[in-house]
Amino acid sequence: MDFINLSKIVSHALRHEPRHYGLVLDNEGWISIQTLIFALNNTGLKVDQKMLIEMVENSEKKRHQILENRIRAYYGHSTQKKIIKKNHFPPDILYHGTIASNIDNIMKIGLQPMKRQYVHLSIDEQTAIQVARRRKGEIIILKIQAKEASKNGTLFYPEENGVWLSEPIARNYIKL
Ligand code: HQG
Repeated sequence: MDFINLSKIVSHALRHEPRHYGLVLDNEGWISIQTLIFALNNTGLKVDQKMLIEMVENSEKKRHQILENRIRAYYGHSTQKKIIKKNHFPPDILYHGTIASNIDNIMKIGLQPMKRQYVHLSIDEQTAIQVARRRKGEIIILKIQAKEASKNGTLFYPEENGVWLSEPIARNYIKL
């Protein structure tokens, strides 16, 4: 199995359906590496610790973190139980890359987490463009007045890989 496929399976387990693999994540989304490997092996995948570490270290996009004997997904969770994040004051502006067909609704009801637990924001426009490029359609980069939103009570959560997560962003803090 190549690293791309392994990364997708690990993301599926750590972001979306840990139970499908018999896994229970802790409150911050961590699981022991040995437990994850055991669970993946049980599904017929031949994965060992060396492969897992290489996959995480070689991934261009930092999706997973390994710390000592544990692993977690940095972001992207959709599990029912919300992963606990530490909030922090954001920079003045954060960015969100999306496509034109979403704009009317975003400007009506604000940015929503949709299927995930948190809204995902980028520190710069270039990163937001990469996020939007996953989708088909005209790319639109939204400027989020993060500091203003934060002053008025919206919580923002920086991740160690540079992604910012947040609670829903009301439309008055979103600039086209
Ligand atoms: C849109 C990937 C209509 C939102 C990426 C986005 C990122 C609305 C989509 C990470 C809306 C949700 C997250 C509203 C938000 N009306 N559309 N009110 N509010 N949306 O995938 O930010 O490769 O859940 O604009 O690169 O695109 O998987 O979020 O288009 O880092 O590691 O609803 O996931 O990383 O889509 O992407 P997503 P996202 P990975």
